[in-house]
Amino acid sequence: MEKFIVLLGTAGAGKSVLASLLKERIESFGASAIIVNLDPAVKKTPYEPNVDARNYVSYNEILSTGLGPNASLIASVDSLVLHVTEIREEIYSFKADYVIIDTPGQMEVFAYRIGGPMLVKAIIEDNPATIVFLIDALFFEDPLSIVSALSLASSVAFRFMYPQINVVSKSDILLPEIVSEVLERLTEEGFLESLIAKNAEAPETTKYMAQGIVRVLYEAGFIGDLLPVSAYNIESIDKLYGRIQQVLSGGEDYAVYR
Ligand SMILES: Nc1nc2c(ncn2[C@@H]2O[C@H](COP(=O)(O)OP(=O)(O)OP(=O)(O)O)[C@@H](O)[C@H]2O)c(=O)[nH]1
Ligand SMILES: [Mg+2]
Repeated sequence: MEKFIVLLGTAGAGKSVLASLLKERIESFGASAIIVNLDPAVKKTPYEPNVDARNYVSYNEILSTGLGPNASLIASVDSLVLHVTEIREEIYSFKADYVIIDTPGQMEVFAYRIGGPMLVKAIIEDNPATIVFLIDALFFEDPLSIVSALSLASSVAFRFMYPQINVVSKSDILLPEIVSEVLERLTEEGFLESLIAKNAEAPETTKYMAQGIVRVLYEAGFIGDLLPVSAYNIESIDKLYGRIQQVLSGGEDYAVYR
């Protein structure tokens, strides 16, 4: 039975590179994996897709009708839904242990609209699946940006209602003091709220709102130990694979966030 890993995250967060590395590592441990490219607009991927959205819809053709780039991507993903039976058949013909789904960075498609989640869910059906949501290390420049990223991560969770592993991608660009003084302390109750409180520029209402969001996400178990993942640290990819296996082995609590 196929197990699905859906990579989601903002543009440039490192999804495609991670897809490629995850496939390599999964295979090195003796399991089989394929990559599905669900980005109809991508020009070049760092892997050879086994199944490719570009074979089903033409983003350029849709773009040439006069729609803008974002609207064309949305329309392309919506058109993919019409081909879901063929896409599904192609995916399942590989009989792979793992199916890695790489997605476009335009988060609107997956966090706010119905087309993206509808397509992914129609592909996966009742098979075990987890989302890996990539929070770009760039968001760690200040606490309010971390809250923005977590809010986006929670929008994705509302849309999919799958188990979700939130990771910090491109973690090699994090300064060592951010790792020790921020990332590693996020599991402490009240820690992120205390960082927000220290922001001298933000209005009180903004801080109040951000702290409230953090509190709820913390209580819901959504802010766990965010796994740092880097393309330059193979051990971090293996750790992620370990966590994916844990989640997909269908432990007693399927609503895992960390
Ligand atoms: N420093 C660093 N750079 C990375 C890492 N992973 C990816 N990159 C770089 O970040 C850029 C974007 O990587 P992609 O994997 O294409 O990102 P993406 O999320 O697929 O981007 P979109 O498909 O455009 O949404 C590339 O230049 C990568 O080389 C990483 O772990 N660390
Ligand atoms: Mg990509």
